[in-house]
Amino acid sequence: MGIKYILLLFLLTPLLAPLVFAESSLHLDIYLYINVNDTVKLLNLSILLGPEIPLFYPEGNFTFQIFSRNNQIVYQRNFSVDFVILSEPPVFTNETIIFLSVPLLPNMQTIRLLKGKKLIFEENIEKFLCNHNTKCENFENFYSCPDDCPSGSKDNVCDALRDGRCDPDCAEGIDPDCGIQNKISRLTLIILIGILGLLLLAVVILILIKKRTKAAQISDSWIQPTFSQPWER
Ligand SMILES: [Ca+2]
Ligand SMILES: [Ca+2]
Repeated sequence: MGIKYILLLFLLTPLLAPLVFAESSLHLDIYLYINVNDTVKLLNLSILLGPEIPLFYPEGNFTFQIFSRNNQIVYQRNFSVDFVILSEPPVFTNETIIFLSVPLLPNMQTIRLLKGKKLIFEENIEKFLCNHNTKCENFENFYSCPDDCPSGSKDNVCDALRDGRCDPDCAEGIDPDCGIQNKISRLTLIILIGILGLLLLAVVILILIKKRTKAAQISDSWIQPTFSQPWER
């Protein structure tokens, strides 16, 4: 799977989730940067609406695990990692991005990545998903942390709820509240254009009236002068 495809998923999934999934289940998306020297970084983590996204990675020597709070494995997946861009000719690289999508399970706490039997990455994800400090931050969003990221928050997730708040993360036409706002703003624009049009018309009429008045005055000044005839002197 190419890095471009992974990045496209990264960008589009949070925006399109309300369109694609009608059911209310949640899943966890994880993006890991992996270097050939076994350096691993957590790029993104997000709980989103809908079932997990099925992805095909062939079986291999990497193992991804999720542990619960009581240190039990609640999810495990083996896969291979290719440090190569599938172009013509193929380009070998030192790094890649892995996308994993798993069903949301209760008590998920720690993710681990093993290469063979060697643990190369471990992170407690609970603190990233919700730290209950009233700030919407890190990887928190409406689905993982509604207390810190209430509906309509700028959290890279379009919740599309009809709640009177236009979600800034929604594409046009997805959040019904944004639709209402758009209609209001369009109506305001039409009214403004109408007022401007009337003002312009008033200015034109005033100019025409002034011109006519001036013309009439000039015409009068040509008619009024009288000249005495020679026999009247
Ligand atoms: Ca927070
Ligand atoms: Ca949002």
